[in-house]
Amino acid sequence: MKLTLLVAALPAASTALPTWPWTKPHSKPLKYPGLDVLAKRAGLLYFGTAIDNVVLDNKQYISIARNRSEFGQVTPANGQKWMYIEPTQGVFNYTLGDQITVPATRAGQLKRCHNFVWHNQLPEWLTSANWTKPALVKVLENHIKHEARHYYNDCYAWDVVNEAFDDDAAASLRKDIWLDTIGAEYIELAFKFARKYTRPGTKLYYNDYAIESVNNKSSKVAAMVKDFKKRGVPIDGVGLQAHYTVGRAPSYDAQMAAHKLFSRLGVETALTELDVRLQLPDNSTAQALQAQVYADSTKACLDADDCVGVTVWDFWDPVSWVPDTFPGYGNADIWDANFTKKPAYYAISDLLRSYD
Ligand code: 9MR
Repeated sequence: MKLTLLVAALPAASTALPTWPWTKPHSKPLKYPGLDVLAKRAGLLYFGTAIDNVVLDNKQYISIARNRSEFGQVTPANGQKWMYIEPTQGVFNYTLGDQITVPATRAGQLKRCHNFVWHNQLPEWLTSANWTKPALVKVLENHIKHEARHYYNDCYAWDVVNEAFDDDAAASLRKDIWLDTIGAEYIELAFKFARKYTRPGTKLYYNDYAIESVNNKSSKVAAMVKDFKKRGVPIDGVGLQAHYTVGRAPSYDAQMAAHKLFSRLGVETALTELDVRLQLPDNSTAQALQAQVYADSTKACLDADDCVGVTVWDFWDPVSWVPDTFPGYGNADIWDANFTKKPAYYAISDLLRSYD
């Protein structure tokens, strides 16, 4: 994949801030280069991680999370979601988001911002009211306006709409407050508002899971992207979340086909939430298979024409979202509970080195 320098794409008015989007190249050769150093050498824009607020007081965790050699990019796992940002209508609270983004900026890490619109983690004032369509459109615009302005200089990319397609066989649009009240138009409205209020050059993404191979859902997403491109609705990227299970993950070839499905429509792709869960208790065989899935997925991003980077959905097993959602599964990340790098870490590292 080729790295395109965003700065060049910015309009003249923005050249006063040449360092945006706040990442800098690694300067000196390191004895033990981390994943981001190796990813950049291999041609990616970044290797990153999600970070959640609940673990910010763990010094060992933070020393890895803020190590720019390992992670050149950070996504707030929760802090920028609607229920935290606008807990009361019209009252905005950026505390949790800032706890993740401000130190990332200081550490020279790129930020993917997550998310403007989702069916989940919405505040009760929003979900419990009976909105008319015009009233809810106003709520949507106002939320995007405030959050986009607050994080104006922060975000390499925004996940503008998250998980709008459902898991039924037809991959219909998900029935939620947005679809029920505004109709399918809410998606393009969100993208238009995002373009209106985010910094020019910010990459606007549609982000979803189970679209990492060519299937009904990814085909629906591709049809939407194609339609948006045709009608001039702003969209720049598709995020393949990549929440995998050992034994059921799409192959390298299947993932390559998914990247291609989107990139041929003129959008970039990224693995935005990569993790690979295991049935517990795990063992070395399962960990070796897990390592292979991490490596295959990273390789597909490296080989795809327009995949810009890989983000793991946290790097430390104890903070993974997996055990709560999939009882009996876990250990999905690349550092174990003792902060020891797992085979998955070394598989990614070795793969990236082989592209140097
Ligand atoms: O990691 C997040 C977890 O802490 C939250 O409890 C959960 C709520 O649904 O959301 C998790 O992050 C999700 C992300 O925002 C969107 N894609 C799926 C992720 C895992 O559920």
